[in-house]
Amino acid sequence: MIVRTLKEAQNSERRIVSEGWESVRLLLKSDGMGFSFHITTIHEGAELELWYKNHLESVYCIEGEGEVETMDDGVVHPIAPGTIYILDKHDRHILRCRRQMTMACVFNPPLHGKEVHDADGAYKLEGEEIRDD
Ligand code: 9YT
Repeated sequence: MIVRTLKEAQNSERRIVSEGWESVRLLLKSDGMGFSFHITTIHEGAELELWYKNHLESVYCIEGEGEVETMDDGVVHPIAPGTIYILDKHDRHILRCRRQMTMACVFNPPLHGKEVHDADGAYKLEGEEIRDD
């Protein structure tokens, strides 16, 4: 069994800070579980255009307020505590934060740990072929 705390992970290399968000990656590929698990903070006013071409992601809102728009159809879904959105189709989307949000995020395949978004809003796969559709 592996046991970690958010507090200890926040003070380690597991905390990744980027523009408009930061993420504490509590569980990574190296743990061998087949998915990664992160506690992500989205800062108030952030607008993130994302497209996880290489990953599936589920995002559960613990606190805060915002919305997610699927770019293919322009549908906007409000995000509040208790809401999960599940990017089962590698959906291109825009995440907007009205009040600082805390999210629990799961990625499959798991992240290695240092990923930040590329120009498309994707994370690359290390050592694997990159989808480009
Ligand atoms: C919700 C989302 O995708 N935010 C970007 C950060 C990501 N959750 C991560 O790397 O932990």
